[in-house]
Amino acid sequence: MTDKAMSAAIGACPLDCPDGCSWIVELEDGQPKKLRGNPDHPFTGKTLCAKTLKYLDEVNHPERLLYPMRRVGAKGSGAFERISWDEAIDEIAGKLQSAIDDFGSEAILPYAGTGTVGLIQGMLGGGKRLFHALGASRHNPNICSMAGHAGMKYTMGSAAGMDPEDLTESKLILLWATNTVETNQHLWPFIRKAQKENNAKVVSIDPIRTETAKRADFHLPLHPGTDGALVLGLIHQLVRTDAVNADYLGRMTVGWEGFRDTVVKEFSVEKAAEVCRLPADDIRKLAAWIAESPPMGIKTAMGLQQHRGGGQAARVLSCLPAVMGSFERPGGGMVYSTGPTYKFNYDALCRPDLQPGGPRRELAMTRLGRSLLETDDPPVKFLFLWGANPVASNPGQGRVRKGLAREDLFTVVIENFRTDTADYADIILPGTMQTEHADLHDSFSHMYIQWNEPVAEPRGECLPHTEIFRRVAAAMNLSEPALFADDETIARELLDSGHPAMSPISLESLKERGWARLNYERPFLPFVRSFPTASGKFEFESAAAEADGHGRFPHFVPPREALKSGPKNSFALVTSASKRMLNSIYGNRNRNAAAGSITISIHPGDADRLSLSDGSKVRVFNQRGEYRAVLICDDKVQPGVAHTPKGYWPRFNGGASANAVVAEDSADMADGPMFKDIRVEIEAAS
Ligand SMILES: Nc1nc2c(c(=O)[nH]1)N[C@H]1C(S)=C(S)[C@@H](COP(=O)(O)OP(=O)(O)OC[C@H]3O[C@@H](n4cnc5c(=O)[nH]c(N)nc54)[C@H](O)[C@@H]3O)O[C@H]1N2
Ligand SMILES: Nc1nc2c(c(=O)[nH]1)N[C@H]1C(S)=C(S)[C@@H](COP(=O)(O)OP(=O)(O)OC[C@H]3O[C@@H](n4cnc5c(=O)[nH]c(N)nc54)[C@H](O)[C@@H]3O)O[C@H]1N2
Ligand SMILES: [Mo]
Repeated sequence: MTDKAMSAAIGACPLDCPDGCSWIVELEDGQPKKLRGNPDHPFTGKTLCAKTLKYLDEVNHPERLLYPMRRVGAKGSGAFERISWDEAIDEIAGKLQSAIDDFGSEAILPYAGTGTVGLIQGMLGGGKRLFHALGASRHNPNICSMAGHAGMKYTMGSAAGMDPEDLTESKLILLWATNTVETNQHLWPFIRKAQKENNAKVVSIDPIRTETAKRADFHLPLHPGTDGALVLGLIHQLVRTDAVNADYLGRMTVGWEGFRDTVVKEFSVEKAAEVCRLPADDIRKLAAWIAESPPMGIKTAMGLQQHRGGGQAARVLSCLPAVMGSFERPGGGMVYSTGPTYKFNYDALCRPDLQPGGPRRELAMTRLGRSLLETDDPPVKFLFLWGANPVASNPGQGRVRKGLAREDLFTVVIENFRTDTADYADIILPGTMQTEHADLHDSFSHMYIQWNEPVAEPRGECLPHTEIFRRVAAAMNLSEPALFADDETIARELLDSGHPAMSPISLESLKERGWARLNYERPFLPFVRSFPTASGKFEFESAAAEADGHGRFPHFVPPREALKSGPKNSFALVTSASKRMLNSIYGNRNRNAAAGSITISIHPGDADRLSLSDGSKVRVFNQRGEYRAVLICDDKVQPGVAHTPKGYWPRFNGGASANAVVAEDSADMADGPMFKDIRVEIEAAS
C-alpha cells in the first residue's frame, strides 16, 4: 500500500456573496478532496459556509455539463446532441456574423450573471473586450445593488463605506435590511464581538424576524418598502429632542436646514409609525438609543432598495449617520459596499476603446424580457449568456421565457448545469468551475483581494470563459492582440490601476499568500476629511438629484405594491436570500430534499383567517403569473406580509418560481429590480 501524497493550495470562492472567502483546497495525489476556510485570512477565518463547503460536490456532480451541445428539439424542450468544440465555435461565429450583417452589431447582447463574480471569468470580466470589439450592445448588470449605489451617490458622492471589520468599535449597530447571519456570515463574528466585548446594541430593521433579527437586541419589523419613512421619523425625533450634531452639520454638510424644514418636519413619529406599521414607541426607543450618540455603524444591503422607492430609500438612510456626525468616528458610518474605495484598471480589462465608433447602447439586466420582446432598432438577435439563470433569477419570469423562446433569436449559454435557461439555448458550452481556472477576486463587503490558482484539470471538455472568448475572437478573424491575452496577463493589467489602495498588491504577492489587504489604515474613515461630492460635503440638498428627477432633498417614495390594499387573501410578498442557496446556485442540490420545494411563510393568524394550514399546498398568484408553494405558518412574518426565499429552480417546481409574480419594471433609480415590492394572493392549491 502506498501513502497518498497530501498537499494544499489557496484559492477563492467565486460566488456573489459579500464574504468573498479565501479557501484552502486540500489535494490528495494532486486531486482536490476537500475545501476549508483560510485561517490566515482575517475575514474568512477557518470556516466556510455550509453551502460552499460542498462546492467540490458540484464540481464532481454527475449532471455537470462536460461537452458542447446543440439543440435538436423545440426551444425549452431540453433536447440536445453532443458536438465538438470546433463545430460549436464555427456555428457561433457564423451566427454572430450574420446578426452583424443583417441587423448591425448591436443586435448582439452579451449577458453575464453573478454565477461567478471573479474579475477575469465573471460578469465584469474577460468577455467584455471581445464584445466591445464586436460592437455589441452593452449589458448593464443592475440586478442586485445599483439602485442603492445611485441613491447614496447623491448624498455621500459614493457608497464607499466604512470597513465592516471596524463595526467591532461600534456601540450601536443597525443591521438595516440585511440578514447578516445568513447572507454575510463571516461578518457576524465581528458583530458578536462588538455585542459581547464592547457592549454594543445591535438592532435589526427587517420586515421578517430573520436569524439575524433573533440575535439582535431590538427588532423593528417595519412593513416592506417603508424604510424612508422610518428614517425620516427617526430624524424628526432627533431634531425634536435636540440630539442632532449641529457642529458636524455646520462643518461637513450642505442643505441641512432645507431638508429639515421641508421633509423632516412633516414626518412626525406618529406618521412614520402609521406608514411603517410599527408602534410609535418603538421608533422613539430607537431614536433614544441614537440620541445617546454612541459610535453608530450602519450595515445595509439589498432589502431596502429592491423596491420602487429603493434608490431614494438608500439616499434617505445615508442621512442618518450625517445627522449624528457618525462618519468621523471610529466604528461609525455606513457600509453598503466597499467596492468604490479602490480601483482596478477596468478600462484595461474591458477595453471600451475597442468599440468601433464609440459606446454602444446599454440594455438593463433587470429588463431582459423587454430587451428580447420589445427592443427594436435593432432587435436582439444573438444572446450570449454566461453565469446567469434569468428564468430563475429575473423579474418577469413569463416574459423572460417568452423572449428566450423566440425562434429568430440565437442563444448561446455557458453553464455548469442544465438550467431552465440553458434549455432555451441553441448551443450550450460547458464552462470550467473555480478549481479549474484562474481568477482574481475582491468582495463587496471587505477590504481584501484574493487570487484563485487553478488546481485541477477541467472535467470533460470544459473550458474557461476567457478561452471560449479567445476561440470566438479567432473564428471571427479579429486581430486585436488584447483578445488573445492569457489570464495572468489580464490579471496583471487589472491590478495595474495606479490607485493608492492597490499599490502594494501584485500578482506575485497574491500568488504567494492568496490574498492581500487594500492599502488602508485602520480604522478606515473614508469621509473624515471630505465627501466625493461636488461640494466636498455631505449633500442633503442636491441639484444633480433634482435634475435627474429625484427631488432636491431625500424623501420617502412609497413602494409600488407593498402598501396597497387588496382582497382578504392578499399579501405584500418579500423574496430574499435562502440559507441553502447562493442565488440560484445549489438549487439543483436542493430539489429532492423534503425541504426542496418552494415555501411561503405567513402569520398563523392570517392562515387561520383564510383556513389554510401549515404544510398545505398553495397557489400564489397575481396579474403577472403564479407559482405553487408549501405553506409555513410562522409569526416571524407580520400579518399581511408573506415571505418566499429566492433562487429555487422553476423546473423542479412545476415550471414556475417566485419570479413569476415579480414585475419586470424599474425602481426609481438605475433601473433596479423590485424583488421585494410585490402584492400577491394566496389560496389553497386545487
Ligand atoms: N425573487 C428574487 N429574485 C432574485 C433576488 C431576490 O432577492 N428575489 N435577488 C437577485 C440578486 S441580488 C441577484 S445578484 C441575482 C443573481 O442571479 P443570476 O445572475 O442568475 O446568478 P446566480 O443565480 O448566482 O447564478 C446563475 C448561474 O451561474 C452558473 N454558474 C456558476 N458558476 C459558474 C461559472 O463559473 N461559469 C458559468 N458559465 N456559470 C456558472 C450557475 O450554475 C447558475 O445557473 O438574482 C436576483 N434574483
Ligand atoms: N445564503 C445566501 N447568502 C447570500 C445570497 C443567497 O442567495 N444566499 N445572495 C447573495 C447576494 S447576490 C446578495 S445581493 C446578498 C444580499 O444580502 P441581503 O441584502 O442580506 O439579502 P436579502 O435576503 O435579499 O435581503 C435582506 C433582508 O432584507 C429584508 N427586507 C426585504 N424588504 C425590506 C424592506 O423593505 N426594508 C427592510 N428594512 N428590509 C427588507 C428581507 O426580509 C431580508 O431579511 O447576499 C448574498 N449572500
Ligand atoms: Mo445580489
